[in-house]
Amino acid sequence: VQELVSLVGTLQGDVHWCPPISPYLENSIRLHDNSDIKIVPKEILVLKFGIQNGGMWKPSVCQSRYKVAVVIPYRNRTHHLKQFLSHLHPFLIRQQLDYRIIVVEQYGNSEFNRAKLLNIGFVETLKLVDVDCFIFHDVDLLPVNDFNIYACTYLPRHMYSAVDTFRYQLPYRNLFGGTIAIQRIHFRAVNGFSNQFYGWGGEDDDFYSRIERKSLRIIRFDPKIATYIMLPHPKVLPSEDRFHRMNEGKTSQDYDGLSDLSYEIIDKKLYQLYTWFLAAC
Ligand code: NGS
Repeated sequence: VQELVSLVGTLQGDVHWCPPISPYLENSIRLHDNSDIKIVPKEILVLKFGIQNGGMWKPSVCQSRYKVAVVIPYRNRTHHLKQFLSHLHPFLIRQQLDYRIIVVEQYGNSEFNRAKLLNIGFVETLKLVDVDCFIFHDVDLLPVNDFNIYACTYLPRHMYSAVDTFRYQLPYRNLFGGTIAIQRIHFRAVNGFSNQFYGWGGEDDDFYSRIERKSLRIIRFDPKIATYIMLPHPKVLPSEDRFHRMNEGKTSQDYDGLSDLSYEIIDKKLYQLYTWFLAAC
């Protein structure tokens, strides 16, 4: 019996969980506008924080309560990516998360398909790591408040409530773009994103309607916490057929998404600060 008791002890472990609120969160806001974003050389980030190859980190002093994958759809934004990684790694580390950053780059010159890249990121990430919480994140958005915890709430969460370029007001209530956190089960339940949105706009609105159709709701944190700054970029022309796609999407959600996802991984690497997939889609 004593052996059993000690076995149970080992199995349950004397897991030393990290506190629910990390003691390393800082109250002071360091980012006021995009001129505050300095690029930190990757060697320094790796050395200072002990980031593992592939852009992985977890606290060594305690067991993190939150395990997340941060997935970034990407093409041709080298400077933004460097700024993003310089800011996000220390930010996630201060939150004591167990995390991995995954960049999914679109191969070739066809129109950018943000939503499909995120579907690919979801599927490829799960081949590497067992994770229940996904954060789908544009590379040009940076969270400014340490208390905006990068973990999944029960309901899907739109991560920003206030962005500097929107004058800290949301343009519309059902906006579900830019940066969201969603549980793996919910992402599967809505069949992921549509694969049909090439070019700018509408894929996030379509995704919102998928959430609604499954009777889920979205939540946001208080704007004082869920504040972001957006890195400057040239204006992109919206795709002309996005409204048509959104209309079609109303009836195709069950068979357009994770269920019919087809792509080819042209290359992949574990870079020091992120896991990289180059995908033809
Ligand atoms: C809407 C777009 C969304 C986009 C949102 C915010 O109009 O895809 O603006 O864009 N919907 C359509 O075009 C149908 S933002 O101001 O962040 O560039 O996410």
